[in-house]
Amino acid sequence: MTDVIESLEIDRWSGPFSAELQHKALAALEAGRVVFCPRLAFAVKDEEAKLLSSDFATGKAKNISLDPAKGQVSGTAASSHEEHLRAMMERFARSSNQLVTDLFPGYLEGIELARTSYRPVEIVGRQSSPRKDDRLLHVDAFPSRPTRGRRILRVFSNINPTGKARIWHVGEPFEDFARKYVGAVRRPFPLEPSLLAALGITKGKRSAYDQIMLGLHDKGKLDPRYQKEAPQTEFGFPPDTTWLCFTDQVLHAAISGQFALEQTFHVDIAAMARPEQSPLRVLERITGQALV
Ligand SMILES: O=C(O)CCC(=O)C(=O)O
Ligand SMILES: [Fe+2]
Repeated sequence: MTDVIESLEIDRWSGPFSAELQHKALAALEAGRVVFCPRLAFAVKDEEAKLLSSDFATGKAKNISLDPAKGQVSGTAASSHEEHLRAMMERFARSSNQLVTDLFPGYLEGIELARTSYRPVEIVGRQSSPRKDDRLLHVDAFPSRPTRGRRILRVFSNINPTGKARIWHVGEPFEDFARKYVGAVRRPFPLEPSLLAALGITKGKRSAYDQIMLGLHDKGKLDPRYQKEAPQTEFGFPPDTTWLCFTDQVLHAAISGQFALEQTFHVDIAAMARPEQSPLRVLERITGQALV
């Protein structure tokens, strides 16, 4: 089963891309498929090669992140490498931004560049609580960062230097997943969203949509039977390839792999070609309620 993946013959980070290619990419992305670019490599420079070693990855942070607004790198102890790390991550942010802008020109008015991350730790054997364990099938929803319906778009490149693929499982369509758990998700207490925001626990107020997405995220991860029996397809992304998807919609689990770069974007639903495919609109149809 490869219909969860749309392979595209893209081999550079900037356009122009043909209208046909743009259309194919957009339709696949918004339908909840993974857009896979087997010929699009992110080039690591010679002086950055030392960032791709397990020595470098011994810190406790699973991700090193770069906040584009502050230009600040966090999550690494290796300050001697910070300059190269920052250069590599900034270049990945620029490249991803160029790719997304040229591939999806319709998003231009409604897209925002969020965090960049570098993931040097081998996924197998990484310790974390079930809720934070991305080896379990999930859609992205973050407790401290409500999106109020905006989309989470992520671009990944495998930069592993030893030939190792990054293995994912990709699950069922979002709506099938959502229908299984939406009825069981706890609704917030009346003042809960305001209180969490006032205390700085959430960045802005959680909407009913955010509450449901968090609930779906947790219920799916904490249900061993779902993890075992839910339909899923294994896919390996080889080194020197790039892929992107709406991670708030695509059920995904990262099973194994080491050394990847990731760039997050937020996209307004109004900028989508088919907003009715967004998790917000799907959940509103299922519940019969406005959720933002
Ligand atoms: O690191 C990966 O390959 C994917 C992890 C994940 O679940 C995510 O980035 O949303
Ligand atoms: Fe995820």
